[in-house]
Amino acid sequence: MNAPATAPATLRHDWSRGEIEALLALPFNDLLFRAHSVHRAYFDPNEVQVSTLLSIKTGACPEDCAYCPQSNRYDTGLEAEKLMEVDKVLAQAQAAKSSGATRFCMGAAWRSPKARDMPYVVAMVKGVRELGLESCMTLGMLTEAQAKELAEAGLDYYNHNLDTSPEYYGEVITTRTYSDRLDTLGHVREAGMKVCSGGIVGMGESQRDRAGLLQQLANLPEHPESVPINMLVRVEGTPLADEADLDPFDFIRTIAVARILMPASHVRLSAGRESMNEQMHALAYFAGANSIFYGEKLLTTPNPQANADMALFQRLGIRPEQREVDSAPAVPTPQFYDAAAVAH
Ligand code: SAM
Ligand code: DTB
Ligand code: SF4
Repeated sequence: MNAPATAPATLRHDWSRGEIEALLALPFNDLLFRAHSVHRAYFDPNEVQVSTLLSIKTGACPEDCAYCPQSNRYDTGLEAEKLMEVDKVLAQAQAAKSSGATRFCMGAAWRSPKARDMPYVVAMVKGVRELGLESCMTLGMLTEAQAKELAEAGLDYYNHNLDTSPEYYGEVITTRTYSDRLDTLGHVREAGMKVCSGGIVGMGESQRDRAGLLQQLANLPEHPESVPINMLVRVEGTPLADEADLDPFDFIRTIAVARILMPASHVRLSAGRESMNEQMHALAYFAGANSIFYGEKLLTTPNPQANADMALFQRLGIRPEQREVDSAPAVPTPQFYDAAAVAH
């Protein structure tokens, strides 16, 4: 992907909440037109980046995030698993590469990594990079030293979400603060890694809260390179299991405004895709989403079948984005469309 020469050189970091609320409140067609125009100025609108996600340590997390099936405070029937062996993680990364993913994301249900875990996660990062895949991890809060260690191992991206607005945050999580999260993002940036940070919508927050989340992300000193917008996956046993449906158009509005505020960032259509139909996916791509998690499972909850994504890409004329990493040539794509042919 090359940004066209017409893309404005400066990105804004001074958005007011009122400006963002006004964007969210635009007539739908005006908002989509604006977001799509920005999208075209910065990206090839027919390319979507594809990441694969693996839970390397599942469940038994001490935090109380009200949306999360992996918290040990809620009975969600999830079976906890300890940290996966490095070889098993790398076998999964190889499989992800073979099915066309260009980035491999590893998630652990930790508050933060322990010193004894670090050698294993470092070995995973190195192994994934040797396969020629971009690497991403989400392991909870990081100290400055841990962020440095991961960066030195070659970790490309670190995912750490702000989740919601500063005001609504306390309704969802009490075991770590908003500023803890901002500190971790600072350590990741300082260590030289790319930042992946976004949030969740559909948790009962207001439009003003969604504006507040986007304001926090857009006004960081540098925009996160990757901005996952998750639609709450309601999991039985969590406090948010019975949350009301979010108006799907408000979800699309959130994507569109993320695209306008952070024009050069990849906006990821993240959790919740299983409950979205093809038309909703197409609308999200038009509004500026240009990244997805691909594969049947997110961390613990279902994701659309890979074949269904490939088939939709083909019907919409979307290509998976290719990207070279230092250690290996670009990953070829044909597997994508072969599998799509099977799906049709
Ligand atoms: N434990 C680490 C942490 O919280 O930073 C990393 C893993 S955690 C599962 C990663 C992100 O997944 C959370 O920040 C949240 O945004 C998202 N997430 C978790 N459960 C979700 C759900 N039920 N629906 C939507 N997003 C969810
Ligand atoms: C992100 O923003 N979404 C992904 C990823 N980062 C790690 C996780 C979604 C998890 C959904 C619930 C689950 O599968 O456990
Ligand atoms: Fe733990 Fe992360 Fe789930 Fe919160 S979101 S309970 S920190 S795994």
